[in-house]
Amino acid sequence: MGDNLVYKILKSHIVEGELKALEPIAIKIDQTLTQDSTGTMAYLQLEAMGIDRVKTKRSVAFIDHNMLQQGFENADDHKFIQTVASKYGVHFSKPGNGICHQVFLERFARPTETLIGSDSHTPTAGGVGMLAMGAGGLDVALAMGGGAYNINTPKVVKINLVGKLKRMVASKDIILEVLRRLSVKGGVNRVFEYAGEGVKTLSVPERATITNMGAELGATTSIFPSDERTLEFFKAQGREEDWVEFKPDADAVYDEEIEINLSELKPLTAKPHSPDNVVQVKEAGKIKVDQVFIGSCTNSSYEDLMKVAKILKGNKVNPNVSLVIGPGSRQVMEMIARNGALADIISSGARILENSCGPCIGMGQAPGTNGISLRTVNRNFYGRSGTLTGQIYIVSPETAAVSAINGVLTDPTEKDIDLTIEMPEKFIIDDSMILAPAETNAEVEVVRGPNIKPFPIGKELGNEVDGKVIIKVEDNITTDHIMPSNSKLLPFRSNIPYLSEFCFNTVDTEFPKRAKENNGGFIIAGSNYGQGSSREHAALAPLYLGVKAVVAKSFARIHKANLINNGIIPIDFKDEGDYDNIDLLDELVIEGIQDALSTGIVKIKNLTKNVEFEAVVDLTEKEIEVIKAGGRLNYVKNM
Ligand code: MIC
Ligand code: SF4
Repeated sequence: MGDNLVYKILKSHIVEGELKALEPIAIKIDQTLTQDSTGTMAYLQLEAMGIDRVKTKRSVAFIDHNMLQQGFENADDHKFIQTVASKYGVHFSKPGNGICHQVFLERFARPTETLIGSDSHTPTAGGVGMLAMGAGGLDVALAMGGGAYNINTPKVVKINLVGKLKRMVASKDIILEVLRRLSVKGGVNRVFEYAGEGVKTLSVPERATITNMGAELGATTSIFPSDERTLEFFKAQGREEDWVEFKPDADAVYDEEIEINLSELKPLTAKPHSPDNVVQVKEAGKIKVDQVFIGSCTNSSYEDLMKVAKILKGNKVNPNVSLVIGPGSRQVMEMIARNGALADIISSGARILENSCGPCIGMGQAPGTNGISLRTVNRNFYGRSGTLTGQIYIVSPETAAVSAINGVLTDPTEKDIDLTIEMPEKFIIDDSMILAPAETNAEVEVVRGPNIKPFPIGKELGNEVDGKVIIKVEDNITTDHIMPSNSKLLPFRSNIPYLSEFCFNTVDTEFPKRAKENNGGFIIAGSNYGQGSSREHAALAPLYLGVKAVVAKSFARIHKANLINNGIIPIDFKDEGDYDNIDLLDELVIEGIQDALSTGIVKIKNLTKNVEFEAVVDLTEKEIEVIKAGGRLNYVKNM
């Protein structure tokens, strides 16, 4: 029996464990990436580990999220990251060079290698056959220090693509279709491997849109083979030597299989407030639109913006619509500036943003009250745009551009434009905004602004965990709910005491106060708790507020790892019915937890209700030790 792409990479990188679906393994990491909003914390953690230089083949620090610089905070954090990166041997991509995933794809991604990044959309690089995963900042810091990365051996799902997309139907519609079928929980413990004759009809940027948004399935990652189309991309990037052919064995086996007929796909949209709330654009109807944003790491490639320029050329943006466009990288911006496409975009009346995440993470362009905004982004979680009443619809660039002209949500197949974009023979290659690190760490002094505060570290676990239920939340709570991000909060990613005042703000503004009054306690949650962003702050802020354990129906992968890394115990309900019997401020206690952890079962006493129930702690032996030590940094130090 032959190997699929995922097993090929896992086999060549495994350092611990056995390759058996769902069994824990540790793998060697070739490359890492960080971005600024999670990076400050990752580099503080790297410093705390006391190593000299990073041990990866290559590590890159990007500045792309915190770009508004309304005060000194972001600028200070950028300086900190620039100097700390240089000191430890990390490349530094300057603000303005572009969104981490787009630039990484253009300049660094390599088939058959492994990558982890402190950002949940790191799987973008799977578009060229890399095994690329999102992780918490501490896991990335550990990988930079030469440590292996722990995952559960994923189930590998083959997505067999047949047929060819019709005109004006986009690769965005493929991933929206996968989300429609499988939901935001459908990818947990899975890697989606794309195969079939339809693969060769998709360019690298189109593939990267799919692997990028595979994150919304809760998947470990997604991956495409590396073929002639991939070579075309590498040649155009002047990186032919980084390319290798990478295909699954002819008799490769998969755990599950799905087929998507590209020829039958229609333009789709994910309605507010979840990326799996997918319907056909036609079905959603001609909703009046206030704002359109084309950009984000999902859809801001050269090809995306060339298509948009073709649609906009000779047209004007509807008088009632604000169209904003954020190119994914300086390469993209320079290419479209030099070939005239940018002029077509500007002439249509679009507003041009710098090459960064921008509105995708609420850094500006928040819609107005009840504003309807069509976005080519990957997430439309409640509150993420910066306007709580905002209604965000996720769409393809084609749907976005056509709708911006019409002023209403429009199925782009109503227009029949040939949007074939040839891969340029050569992209403009200028890596002058990627700074190489200093030769030795002694040469560099790390610059630390006053906004950088020490981060909280967990305490050793005693034999009893007790406290009140300080919040009870529903299914699919995102890390955007737990630790919101917007232009007001992002500058404080290196200031957990300040940030914690806004913990759970979009759900319950009283949470920080209640947590402090009760000396912390328990979080009770539904299924898929902590989906979305990899931000470790969604564990660090609760830790700072005294949260000891989260009891949930199920957890999202990255957030569960972040809780463990910070010494907060993730506990699963054994009987989901027990969720209904717990109320806010109930007093809970778990006795004898030291021994119970290794049995996989804990008994939770609800003193208020005078009942006891069993719950599951699904932790590896190493994770148990980490929890007992009060987090991974303590664990590493003890060793
Ligand atoms: C996101 O898209 O949610 C972010 C902002 O890029 C996050 C990282 C963060 O919260 O800083 C992510 O995807 O991990
Ligand atoms: Fe940036 Fe948005 Fe991509 Fe996150 S999803 S990396 S905020 S562009």
